[in-house]
Amino acid sequence: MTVLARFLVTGAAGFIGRSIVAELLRRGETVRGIDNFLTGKRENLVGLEGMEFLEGDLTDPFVCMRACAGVEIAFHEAALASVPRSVEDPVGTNRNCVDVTVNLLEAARGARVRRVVYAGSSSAYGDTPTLPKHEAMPEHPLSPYGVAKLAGEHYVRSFTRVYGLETVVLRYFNVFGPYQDPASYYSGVLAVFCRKMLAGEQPTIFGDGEQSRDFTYIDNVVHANLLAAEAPAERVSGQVLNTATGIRNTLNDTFRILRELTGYIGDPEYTQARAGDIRDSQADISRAAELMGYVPLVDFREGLRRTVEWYRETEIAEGIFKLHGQRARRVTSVVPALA
Ligand code: UD2
Repeated sequence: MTVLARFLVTGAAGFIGRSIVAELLRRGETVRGIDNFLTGKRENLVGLEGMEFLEGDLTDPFVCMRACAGVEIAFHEAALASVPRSVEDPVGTNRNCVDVTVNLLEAARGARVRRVVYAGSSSAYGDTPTLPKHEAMPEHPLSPYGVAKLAGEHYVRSFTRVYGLETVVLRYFNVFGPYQDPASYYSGVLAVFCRKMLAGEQPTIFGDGEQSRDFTYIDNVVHANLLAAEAPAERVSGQVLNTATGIRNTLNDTFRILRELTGYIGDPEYTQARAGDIRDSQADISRAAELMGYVPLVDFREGLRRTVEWYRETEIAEGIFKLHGQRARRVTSVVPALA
């Protein structure tokens, strides 16, 4: 007998998607995941065998329909992340962030999915100088990636207002933790720094290192997603909620903490700032606290400690760390359609 999945997670082979799936399975839920392996990794699915997994590309509306069939709640994590990648390839970013979101929403509507929780990004705020960033502030995205993630938000909220689909937008602030790919130029800075510093390689800081981020450990993001799925519609549906810690750290300070944790000796190399980069980012998390009782579970230092330990152990255990690197170089955009 086939058990219908109650939950759908898009981008299930990505760092955030696989972490949400793992928690759902731990809670005994039925889960379907989908990924096209454009940036997701097969090895990230290890341990998620209890999930029904579909390999497919959400740019195809039929794939979206297949993914949504019978689902009650969808977590839409699939995207082509990275500010510099979007600066190089705005069309690809648009296709894999905006087109897939519209397709997924339309399929969710058709399949009578009750709620969609959308992975938004702090890049929507852009270079507005005000700190902390509050959801009531006008957005001012700078990079094509920020524009694409914000466009997705607007579509999501439109589907609530026009079609009555329950939706929640979680605006993630610089998420980090185990399973984040450390091997690509487009990887999040903390994954890159952990990998390099544990290997004794010199990390590079783009700019003067005084840029700051509200680095958010993955467990907090998983927690926020489950709250967003469970909270009453009258409190959260149609809302945008920052998902962060509310505290920011500069890259220079972060490097110093990582030096202690990894045992790396030496200084970073400083080079030119990246185009499309934002200077400072810090969230006001009071709205998520008020509407769904969100409080961060793991602070920055503890998150960094756990992350460094994970990369250290993963490197030792069966060379998975190395495998990540090999896979990253073999990324392909040719995705087989679903049978
Ligand atoms: C943006 C979003 C974040 C998420 C992410 C997805 C903001 C504030 N944040 O992250 O929420 O959506 O995009 O990709 O818009 N850097 C170095 N050396 C390196 C790598 C990066 O110095 O080897 C710098 C980089 O120039 C930037 C900072 O580290 O100033 C953070 O970069 P990132 O790529 O980790 O994340 P960011 O802030 O673009």
